[in-house]
Amino acid sequence: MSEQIEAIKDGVINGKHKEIEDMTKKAISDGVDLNKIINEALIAGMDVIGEKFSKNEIFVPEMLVSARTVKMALEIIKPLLKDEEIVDRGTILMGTVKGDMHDIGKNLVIMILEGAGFNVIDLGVDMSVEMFTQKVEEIKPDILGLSALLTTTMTEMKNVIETLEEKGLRSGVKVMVGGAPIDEKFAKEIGSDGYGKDASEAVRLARGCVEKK
Ligand code: B1M
Repeated sequence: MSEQIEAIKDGVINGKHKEIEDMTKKAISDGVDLNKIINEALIAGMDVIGEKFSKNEIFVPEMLVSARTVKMALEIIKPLLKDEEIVDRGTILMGTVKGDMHDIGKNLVIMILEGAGFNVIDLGVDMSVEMFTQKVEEIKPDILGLSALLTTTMTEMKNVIETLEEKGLRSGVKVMVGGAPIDEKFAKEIGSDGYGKDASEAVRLARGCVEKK
């Protein structure tokens, strides 16, 4: 089974998008744990890609192919994470902040939140402050989830929270933040209600946010 994890991880690193669906299906039918596939193969593979990119060993086109490969594997896993028996735990509006196109982490967090019974509305990437606040006003979600992967875009989260306050919307919605450059300290400084390091922490956080409302 660990060979299958290694093979999928290698598939991500080398952008084997033609083979990834079959490899993922085979691993699942052989009983490999879904969390292992996500964490030890797909996320671990993207971490290697990130390191290679930092060292100029690969460039944006290779990162894109690997990203596409991960997305294809996640599409296979997605339906298996849904538990039809779970009741609606609340509505979450989720998006990646302005200037940021990274969505694999956000999409993964959405999948796990949906699997845990939340109704998640995905606003997509590169979302402006105005769009976030407009949608909060319109949809009145329990939680607004903000994702950022770039140190240059994480500051947008503060702008969203400040604008929610200015518009009198902040008290009606919990705001949770996440993404690789975010940490607990930053999350507190910008006045969010919490930080999720990964998808399972995001679920714990979301449950806590809804209970406190
Ligand atoms: Co980009 N990129 N990228 N990239 N990219 C990073 C983030 C980088 C760290 C790579 C590096 O240099 N090592 C670096 C950022 C450096 C920095 O800011 N300090 C970087 C850069 C520089 C760039 C460009 C500027 C490159 C360029 O053009 N020269 C450019 C920017 C484009 C833009 O957004 N404006 C760019 C472009 C891209 C691609 C488009 C090619 C592609 C994204 C494809 C896509 O998402 N559709 C890409 C990729 C794939 C990466 C890396 C390699 C992988 C990201 C990823 O998908 N990780 C990344 C390096 C890395 O992170 N190791 C990198 C897997 C994913 C599951 O993890 O997104 O962290 P993550 O999500 C996690 C947690 O963070 C958390 O849960 C998830 C699951 O555990 N989480 C939340 C995320 N959101 C959450 C929200 C929550 C709670 C938890 O609540 C709301």
